[in-house]
Amino acid sequence: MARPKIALIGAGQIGGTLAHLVALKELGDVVLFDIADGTPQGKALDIAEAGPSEGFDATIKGTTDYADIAGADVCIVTAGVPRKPGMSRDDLLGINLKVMKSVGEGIAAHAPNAFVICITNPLDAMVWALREFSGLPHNKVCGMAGVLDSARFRHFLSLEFNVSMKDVTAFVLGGHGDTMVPLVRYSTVAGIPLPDLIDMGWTTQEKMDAIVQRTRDGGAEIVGLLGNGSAFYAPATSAIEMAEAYLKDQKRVLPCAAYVDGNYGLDGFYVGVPTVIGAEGVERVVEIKMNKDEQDMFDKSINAVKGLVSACKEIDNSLA
Ligand code: A3D
Repeated sequence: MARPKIALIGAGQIGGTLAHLVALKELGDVVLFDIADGTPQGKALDIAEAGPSEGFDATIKGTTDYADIAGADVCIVTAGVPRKPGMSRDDLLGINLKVMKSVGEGIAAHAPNAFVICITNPLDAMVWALREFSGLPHNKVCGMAGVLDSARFRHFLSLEFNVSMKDVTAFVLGGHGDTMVPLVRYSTVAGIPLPDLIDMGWTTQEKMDAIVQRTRDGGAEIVGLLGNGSAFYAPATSAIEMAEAYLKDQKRVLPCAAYVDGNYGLDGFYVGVPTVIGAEGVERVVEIKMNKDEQDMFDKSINAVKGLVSACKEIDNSLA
């Protein structure tokens, strides 16, 4: 059986890391696409030259021609610009919307059967626009954010409790922005919910509140430290987890930006919700029960996402 073909649209910091991870994990052959001629070709050759030492079997091709993504099984989209210190994700909207138009048209023309994972910010609005521009089925287009935000939450919790990250599960819902909703009640250490761990004296409410805030600010913390560009190792790893779930039909339960079509009483846009990812793409949206506080935070986050989608429609009349 032929190897799966994985197209990476955008060969910047995340795109290059994605290509390296796909090769190391032998998930398939890679086509690395970018408009900056030389960058995708250079990175592809560099990664291919790691093959003899790593011992992976994969072809890595760099290109500026959309025709090379033909027939891709998975497309991961990072094309666009990242944040600079002091910028919010939303400041990227106008410029990245134009990029989504060209990427959506490229995917529609050459890889209409692909499972598409968008990473470009502002995530919830860009994945919605990418779906609109590409015309692909909603279940085949989703956004990566929840896996990363949850991973950040899990990392901070494992540090607080001094336990393995493997035993920490965590949940983050809503839009990928300052209003994201880390759900303390649904986050656990080996099945023990965080509120119980507070009762058991493992931590305090104040410390939990601080960790929730650090999770919300997780992207900005790295933007501030780097001074030039945004996080890329963990974002790439998170998207690979989603791609692998699709390619291997794992039916993983992963939070991602999915199209809501009546779920949570919402419809017509993308927002971070728990999903099941398998061979059909986003196979299910999992609807959890929220208490009043959680629902209030979720509603606030939904309003922020709706505002961004409206802004997209104002900028590009074809989306209205
Ligand atoms: P960067 O290293 O700048 O790479 C972006 C690449 O996109 C560059 O190589 C550009 O040449 C290329 N590009 C620009 N326009 C086009 C186009 N029209 N077609 C094809 N390629 C194009 O950025 P990065 O890799 O660090 O980040 C990529 C995106 O991911 C940014 O929008 C970030 O804000 C976003 N991001 C999202 C998360 C989430 O959790 C959702 C996390 C981190 C970064």
